Amino acid sequence: MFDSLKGKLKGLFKKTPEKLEETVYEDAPALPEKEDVPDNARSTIEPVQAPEADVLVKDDSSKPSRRDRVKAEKEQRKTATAPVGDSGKKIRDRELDSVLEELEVILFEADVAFSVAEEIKEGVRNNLTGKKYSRRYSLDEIVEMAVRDAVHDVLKVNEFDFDAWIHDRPKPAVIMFVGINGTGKTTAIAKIANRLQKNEMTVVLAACDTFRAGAIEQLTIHADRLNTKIVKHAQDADPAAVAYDAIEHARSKRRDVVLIDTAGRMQTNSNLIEEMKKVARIAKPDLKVFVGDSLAGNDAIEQAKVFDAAIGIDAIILTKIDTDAKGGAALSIAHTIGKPIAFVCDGQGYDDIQKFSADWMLKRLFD
Ligand SMILES: Nc1nc2c(ncn2[C@@H]2O[C@H](COP(=O)(O)OP(=O)(O)OP(=O)(O)O)[C@@H](O)[C@H]2O)c(=O)[nH]1
Ligand SMILES: [Mg+2]
Repeated sequence: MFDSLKGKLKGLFKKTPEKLEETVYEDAPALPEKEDVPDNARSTIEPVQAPEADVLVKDDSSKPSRRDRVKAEKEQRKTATAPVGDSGKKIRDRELDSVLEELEVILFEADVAFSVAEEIKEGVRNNLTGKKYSRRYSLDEIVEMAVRDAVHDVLKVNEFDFDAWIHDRPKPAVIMFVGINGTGKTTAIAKIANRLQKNEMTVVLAACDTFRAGAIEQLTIHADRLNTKIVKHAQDADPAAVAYDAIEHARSKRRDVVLIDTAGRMQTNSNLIEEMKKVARIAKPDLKVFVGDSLAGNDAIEQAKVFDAAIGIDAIILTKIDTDAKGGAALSIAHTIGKPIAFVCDGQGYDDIQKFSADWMLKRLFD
């Protein structure tokens, strides 16, 4: 997963010592008197520690805002900078350009969207210029930390905790899945049904792909394997009517979640886009999920934009990342569309679905 991007970034970090050979090594300035310490230096002298993770989860009353958490994590990572009074390294701005240009090429080759590549590049520049780094760190480590932090900042803006969301929703929660043909919608629905059932929730599958031959049978096989209720009509029936019946069934039987499978449709097929809008109008889903194939790279982003314009998507699932060497869609789709990636799918088994987060992605790219 993401092997090509990961390998190229490693290569870049390895090369940085020769690229940054004009790096300045400064001796320690005299340590200022305590009362002379400027305000903006305090965080390096008394680094702010990130709150304990379990405190964040358990204690709602003192739960810091997302902005505070991001800030605290950022402060914690900044302890790599040299404390006042320590000697350290400063990277010259003009030298950085060759590193940043190479980083940009690597990101473009990985199908990272232009705007996101630019933001990462500028983030790295800001992270590196004007700062003095402790001699403890080698140049490649310093550049890696700066890239890691810039990627983190891009991803952290759009995070979505599906489990917290579904927990708080009035039941039945209705989730509709849309996307072009063959991206993995039906498989993702089966994975989510399995995941919800493991979390003690009851699920109804709505077989609203009445268009493709075999689609109803495909969902029925998943329903049988997972022992999940399925509501279906005949082939070519009105998908909006199937969704309506599934939701009515869930209401009357007090089921927790309705998962609506829809037919794959090209974003350019206006008839099918109109049909999808009708399903959304009738079902009034609580969550509309765009399912995109991560291998499609920038195309997946363009598709998501059209589906978003048609029905307003709330979240994204990226599939087939087990076969994606580049990682560009995972890095840029949420930031470009302004909607979070809820899950990524990494295989064909029912358990091959992972909750997406900035930290999950950073682990795969840098660890
Ligand atoms: N390797 C891999 N294959 C996947 C993944 N998700 C789905 N697939 C495969 O992709 C193919 C298409 O999956 P479906 O779930 O039928 O896709 P769909 O979007 O429902 O397709 P349509 O209903 O025809 O639009 C199947 O062979 C799946 O097994 C994944 O995360 N990794
Ligand atoms: Mg399908």
